Amino acid sequence: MDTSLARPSHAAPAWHESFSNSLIAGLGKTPKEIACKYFYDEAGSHLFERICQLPEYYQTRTETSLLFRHADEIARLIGDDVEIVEFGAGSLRKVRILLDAVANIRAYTPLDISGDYLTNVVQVLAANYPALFLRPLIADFTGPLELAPLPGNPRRIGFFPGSTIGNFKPAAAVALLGRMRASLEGGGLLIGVDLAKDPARLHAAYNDSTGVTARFNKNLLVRANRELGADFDLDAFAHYAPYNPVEHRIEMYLVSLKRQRVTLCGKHFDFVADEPVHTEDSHKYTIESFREMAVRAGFNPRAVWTDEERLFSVHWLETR
Ligand code: AVJ
Repeated sequence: MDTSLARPSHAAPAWHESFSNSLIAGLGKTPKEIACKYFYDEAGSHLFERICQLPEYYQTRTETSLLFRHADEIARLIGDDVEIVEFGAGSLRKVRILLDAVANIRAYTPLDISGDYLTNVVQVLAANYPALFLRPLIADFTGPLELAPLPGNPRRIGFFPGSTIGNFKPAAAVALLGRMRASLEGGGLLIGVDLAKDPARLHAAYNDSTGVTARFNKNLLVRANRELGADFDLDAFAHYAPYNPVEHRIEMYLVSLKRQRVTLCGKHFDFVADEPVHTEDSHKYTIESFREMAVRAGFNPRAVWTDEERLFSVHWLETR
């Protein structure tokens, strides 16, 4: 095996906004905020894997079983002789369902923001699929999405599972979908979207009994302490993740439990007691509201699959 194929390269490093700049800007705002893409350093990616296995977090297992159950139909819609581009690839587990079902995959291009994590998971995938052409890219899909064309220009299929689209406010989600559509150049997008449901069920999914989601949230502070020499006191912040039924989203915060001052990169940030730092939104849609959003982004929504309880949905969107 030529392992050089499996070593990720940086895509367009010019757009890369560093954690320190983003954190300093976000903590200077009112209300304070930290961008959710910074959850995913290596430790955060592992914590997210543990979230996916929680009994309360129905998303991953529901989406995986939908992909399995409809793999043949999905493969027919995707066609053969394609490049699969995965946005925010994570553990690379779900794509295996496509790799096993779709004929003649010319290339698999996983994009992920966590370089160390991507390097590790790509090595495992390369060992299991020795004939697959892999071109991993360490990239932030919220930046430019120009991908070098492959020889023979295979049809490009986007894969965006996990309801990551929910992290974006609706207007930003339409803009992101539009940029993905442009980068797919005539192919299609297979996308997973979490559905609105009983708020108690949503609340439980983001407030698990074992506190893994709280650790995932606080990993932002752990990371700032380690990478930027910040002095966040982890016990002086609380994980708070309510469902906002008006905006149809889980809102995640770290709440300062007391009046305190934090220093990072030589700058001071003051917190009053009970002051929130916004760390994530996770929007929930109906099948219809998501399809309308896809239309606004220029897609033609085709097939959609959901489970008996209507917990989660997988959509096939065509670019023409
Ligand atoms: C990876 C963005 C889909 O919003 O459910 C899980 C991240 N945050 N628990 C989600 C997350 C808290 C997750 N996404």
